[in-house]
Amino acid sequence: MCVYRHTHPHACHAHYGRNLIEGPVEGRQDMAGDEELTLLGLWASPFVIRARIALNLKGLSYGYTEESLYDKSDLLVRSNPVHKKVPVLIHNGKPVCESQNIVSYVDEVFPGSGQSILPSDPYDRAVARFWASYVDDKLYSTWVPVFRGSTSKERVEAATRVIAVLETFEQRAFGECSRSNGGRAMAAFFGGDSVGLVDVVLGSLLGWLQATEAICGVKVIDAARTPLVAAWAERFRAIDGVKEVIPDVARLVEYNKVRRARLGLPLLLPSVELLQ
Ligand SMILES: N[C@@H](CCC(=O)N[C@@H](CS)C(=O)NCC(=O)O)C(=O)O
Repeated sequence: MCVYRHTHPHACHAHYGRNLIEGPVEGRQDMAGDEELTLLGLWASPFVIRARIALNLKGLSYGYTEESLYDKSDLLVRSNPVHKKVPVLIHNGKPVCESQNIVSYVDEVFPGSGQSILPSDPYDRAVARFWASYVDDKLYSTWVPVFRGSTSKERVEAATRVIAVLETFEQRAFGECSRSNGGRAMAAFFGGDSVGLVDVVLGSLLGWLQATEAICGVKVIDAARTPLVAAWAERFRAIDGVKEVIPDVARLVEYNKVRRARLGLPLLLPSVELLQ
């Protein structure tokens, strides 16, 4: 287990507020101050990635401890005794579990730091939370067999279903989120002009969604099928505080191979011909 202090490269002298698109502004805003924040994580986990994106967007510095799924630390097991999963954010000794909960927590506890992630209007918040839940309930769960399917057919079929879920984002989520953000049909992000909850939650899966083609031969983020989602993905990936934590495709593909071997699953080669 490696332990190191993670501070976002700009965190000491910049924050990611309304100037997210123009770039960071000088002058450290209210950061965690005397607050002690430590994240227990795993670099490849989309759930950990979303917690890190939220902390980075809030301009908060935090300690980061890389966990191993095979040798969980006592701290992790004590901090998340129910699920024993990462991420866990430990704030002044108190654990906060579940990634979406962590995103909301840092936004609520550090309102003056960085940018707001959740909308202030209760209805807009409800809409954002609906789509954020949909990411985990529908998109992530549909994608899981791409990672651990035991046949190529299973993987390809899962990837194909993922495209259908992304089409729902294309057709409904952009419209609904932008309606709640003043009705502009083509806001840059689900959160409007700056990123919000749905961007953080969906965006944390981008690395794996992009690795899907190398894993099983199916391109799931495809400008021909979902042009709005594809363009959004490019914009989101480029943001400071995001680009540093979304892993490279090659590294994710390698991680998948190692995990499959550990799970006793066959190493399957990409097989697009199964779709034809
Ligand atoms: N619903 C949880 C999911 C977290 C999760 O599944 N974490 C995985 C890593 S991707 C984990 O820690 N797995 C450990 C295990 O299953 O033993 C969240 O949103 O935080």
